[in-house]
Amino acid sequence: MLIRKPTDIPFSEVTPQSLYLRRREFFQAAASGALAAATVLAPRGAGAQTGPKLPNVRKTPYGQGERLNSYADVTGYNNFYEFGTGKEDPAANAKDFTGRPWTIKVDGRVKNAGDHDIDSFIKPYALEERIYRLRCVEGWSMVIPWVGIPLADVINRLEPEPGARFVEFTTLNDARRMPGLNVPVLRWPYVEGLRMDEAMNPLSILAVGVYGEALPGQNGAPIRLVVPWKYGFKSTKSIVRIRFTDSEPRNSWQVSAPREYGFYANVNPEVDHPRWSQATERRLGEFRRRPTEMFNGYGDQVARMYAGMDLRKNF
Ligand SMILES: Nc1nc2c(c(=O)[nH]1)N[C@H]1C(S)=C(S)[C@@H](COP(=O)(O)O)O[C@H]1N2
Ligand SMILES: [Mo]
Repeated sequence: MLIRKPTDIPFSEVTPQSLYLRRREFFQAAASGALAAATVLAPRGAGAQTGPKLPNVRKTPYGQGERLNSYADVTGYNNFYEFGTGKEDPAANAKDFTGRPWTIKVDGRVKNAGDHDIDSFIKPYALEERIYRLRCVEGWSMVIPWVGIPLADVINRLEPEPGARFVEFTTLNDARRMPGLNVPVLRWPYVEGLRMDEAMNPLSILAVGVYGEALPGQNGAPIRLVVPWKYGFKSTKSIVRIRFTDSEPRNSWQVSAPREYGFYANVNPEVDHPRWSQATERRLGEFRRRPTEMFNGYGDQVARMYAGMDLRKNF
């Protein structure tokens, strides 16, 4: 049973189990000659896509040429504590989760406050594919083809008031649909936030799909944040509320373990987590660890937002 102090649980359980299984499968397949090396990152078959394709998704240059993680990895190895703390819990426990009907509450310092139905909320925007790296604070990473809309376009349309300096995102808090909410690993609901300039950065998106299909529950159906230069935990899933505020939001991970998780959470190989190094990462499907890049490799597009800030203090 998981009745431990919240701070004992977070991210100490980087389960080597599925990596081990993956490796064993690989050697078995390699031994039988069934597997070409080039297919390792994108094994097909089990866990292949089945859902309908999202229509009219525009390709973009973001991440072109990167080697994608497989659909099975992206939808089978997840962090979504509302559905359990194990990496395979979200896929199992979100199997019947649907993102319709769904209402997003917009409030705080914003002109177009109110309750927005998900379909009318996303209707004004063209869907784009963005291939982004995701670096989890636990030390693993993936390359994921998201389908989404620029967060800046959404914010412009909502028309924040001049006093809005931050945006806060809140996840659904419904224990009947999310069994993990019965376990006090975090103070629910899950909350994350961005400074306004971070939210307006062209890299920030609200994703509604992955691999060309609507998001499955385990990836944050029907709509989730994706902020690729920050650790994965900033990317709030299954959003029901967007709040504009003049003060820094109290994000769940910082509330749970303030010494370990701050507000900014920028990927930074030079600032270690108090319990482990952040210098390297393991890309799912690879065996050797690779060096972690500053801002997850997106420095050209984001570093200037942090000019003059001490990133050791603002971790
Ligand atoms: N509501 C909610 N959002 C969440 C999480 C969570 O537990 N609950 N986990 C975060 C973490 S730690 C990571 S690494 C990413 C994982 O996203 P993915 O499963 O779609 O790859 O989701 C983030 N968003
Ligand atoms: Mo994470």
